[in-house]
Amino acid sequence: MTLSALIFDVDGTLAETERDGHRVAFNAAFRDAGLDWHWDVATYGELLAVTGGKERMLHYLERHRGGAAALPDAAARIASVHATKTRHFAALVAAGRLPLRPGVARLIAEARAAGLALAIATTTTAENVTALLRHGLADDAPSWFEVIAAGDVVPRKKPAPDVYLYALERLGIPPSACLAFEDSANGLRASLGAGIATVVTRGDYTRDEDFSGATSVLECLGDPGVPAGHVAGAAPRGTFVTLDDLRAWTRARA
Ligand code: XBP
Ligand code: MG
Repeated sequence: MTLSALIFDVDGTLAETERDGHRVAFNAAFRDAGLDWHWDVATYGELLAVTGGKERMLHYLERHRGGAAALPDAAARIASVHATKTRHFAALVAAGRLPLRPGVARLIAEARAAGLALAIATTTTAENVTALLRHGLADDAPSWFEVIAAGDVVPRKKPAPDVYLYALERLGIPPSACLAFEDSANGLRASLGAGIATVVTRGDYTRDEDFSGATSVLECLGDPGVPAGHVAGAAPRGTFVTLDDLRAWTRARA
């Protein structure tokens, strides 16, 4: 099958956004809201098992802060804190604190030059995606993506396949002609659940997770002078992943 589309996860895949981005933004939003909540690096790593920032806050409230009774009007308060958090996250992106991971910009450029379709399938908000793409690639970069499937666009977040099924439906391309890029076991389960072969670039928080079923597991996509770091599955022919590698891995799957 000919590779026709690349579908990118965002957090941990496009950029290492969790520890020094979302976590810092959450803590700033908690302070702004007068909440005595604080997520240190280890706690946040545990909370990442729950995808979705609003869902993560509700989980934390229920498991660690005495439940909804401890926060009157919890759903509305969580939505408000999350909106503040998203503003703090956008500020961190604008300050250049969350650069794209190696190989992301290069492979996106190669795919565009070759006429492949590009899509995003993420649990985070569309605002965060736009901020990362504009700061990391170009001001018009969001328009490079035929589909940006983000956040609450689907009722069930990863590891449910919904966000990838949503992206596939709008791309109008069969899963066998697509390749997904993920960083976490939750994300991999989502993309595989939608029938999409997946390349995993593991990250700070996800390096020890189970990536069974991935086409390739790497430390990153790599760039000239920045080795990809092969972990499991298919390996790039050179020291970093190229579009030709992705095409070969897609053919091999057919
Ligand atoms: C990872 C997530 C997101 C982020 C926080 O998304 O689970 O919820 O942790 O972003 P991805 P929000 O699918 O890109 O790996 O607070 O906007 O949800
Ligand atoms: Mg991710």
